[in-house]
Amino acid sequence: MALPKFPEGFLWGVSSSAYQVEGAADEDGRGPSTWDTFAAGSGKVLGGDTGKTATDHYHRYREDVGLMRELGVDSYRFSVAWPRVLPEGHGEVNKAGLDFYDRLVDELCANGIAPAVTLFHWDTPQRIEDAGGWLERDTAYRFADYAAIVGERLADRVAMWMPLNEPMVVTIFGHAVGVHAPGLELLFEALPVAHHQLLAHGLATTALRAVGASNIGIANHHVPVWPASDKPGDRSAATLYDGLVNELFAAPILAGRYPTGELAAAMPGPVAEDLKIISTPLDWYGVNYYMPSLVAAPSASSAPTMIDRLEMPAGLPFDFPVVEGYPMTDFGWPVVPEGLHEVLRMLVDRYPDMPPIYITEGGCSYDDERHDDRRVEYLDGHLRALHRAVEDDIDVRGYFVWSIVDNFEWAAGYSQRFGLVHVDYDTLDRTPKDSFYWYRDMIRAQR
Ligand code: GBH
Repeated sequence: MALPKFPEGFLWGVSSSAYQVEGAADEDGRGPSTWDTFAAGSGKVLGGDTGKTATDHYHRYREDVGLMRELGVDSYRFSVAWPRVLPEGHGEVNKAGLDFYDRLVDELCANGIAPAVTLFHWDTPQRIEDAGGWLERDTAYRFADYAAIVGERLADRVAMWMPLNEPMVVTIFGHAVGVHAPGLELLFEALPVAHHQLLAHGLATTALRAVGASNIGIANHHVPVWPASDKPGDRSAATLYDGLVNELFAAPILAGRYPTGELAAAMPGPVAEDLKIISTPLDWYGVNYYMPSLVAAPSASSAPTMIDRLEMPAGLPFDFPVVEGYPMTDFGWPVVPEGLHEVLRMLVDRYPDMPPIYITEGGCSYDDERHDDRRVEYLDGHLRALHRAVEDDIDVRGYFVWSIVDNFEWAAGYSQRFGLVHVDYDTLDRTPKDSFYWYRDMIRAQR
């Protein structure tokens, strides 16, 4: 059955990020990022994979834009690599790096595809990390300077801007539990990383506007949090987790406050003044939705807590039982389309000043090379759930599929494939999957 019609002008897109697709890690003056360091040296990326070559989007971007044109998408969301533009993280601009994004943006515009730019998708310049990284307040100011440099060059052609992608993942995965770069295990001592990213978001938003960029939002990770039972221990663990994933970043940005006094007290610097900068009104708000989380009190057993098949350090105040009763992707993630509706409902109920929403990521990992019916089913189900949100008067304006091509899936290396287009990692050949043609036909039918 064909999908119901979305409102006129609804935006159809695809997403990617620099470290996951570009490759060319040592070319044209790019500086190292924390992900180069982490992938090469931590032993924490499956198969020892790195983003050194990735999908070679840096050289094959014309081919990839050609695929997007065939797909008929309105927009391509990609990220600019901070260390490609500023190899030291600040100071001297690497002209060749900035030129690459200029060419990519031109190529997109020439093909009628609106560029949507993320400025930080987790690839912190290693030099910035060496100086303390996101634990240092100064990083927020460096980031704003970088935002202004990119904005100045591209603002005349970029349709949508996102300073940050999923600051929660950088805070928790990168700095609290250490399964992502830079690999720190600070547990709750990681909270300053949240505040400095939020400040970076606010400062960059202002800096972008100052150089003429407009239509600024964020791509934030949201999760329906389901308590594992009605027991008070499970309920309070779920409330704590919900505060961290769904509110820690949304409340400062959308309502100018930290969700709890305890969290506010854990933050460094002049927090009240910073919150004014952080809550600079946005033009839109981006939601990345993949799945719900079932949350329980920490288990009494000695088995380690696992997330995404990764072992968490001991001492976390919650546990994540498997969500049962739904199909699973090949990553082991439950397929719960209704969760998309649930998360949007939650957000608009909690934040009355919510600007228009875009789904900046949604997608699934399946290993099928060509005939990925399960991805088609995933997308069909999620778009139906999204349409129900539209019918409920939630102001959603677009959907970006994660991802255009298979790519480097962080700690899972190349083992998980999220693409509408298959990548052969030996030859780097691209082959559209059935879901690619399904998405193309769906977009045509919507017009
Ligand atoms: C996105 O992150 C990223 O933006 C993108 O780069 C990535 O390739 C894509 O998704 C696919 O993974 O802590 O309860 O959320 C998604 C964030 C964080 C989702 C870890 C799964 C595990 C369970 N991911 N999360 S929970």
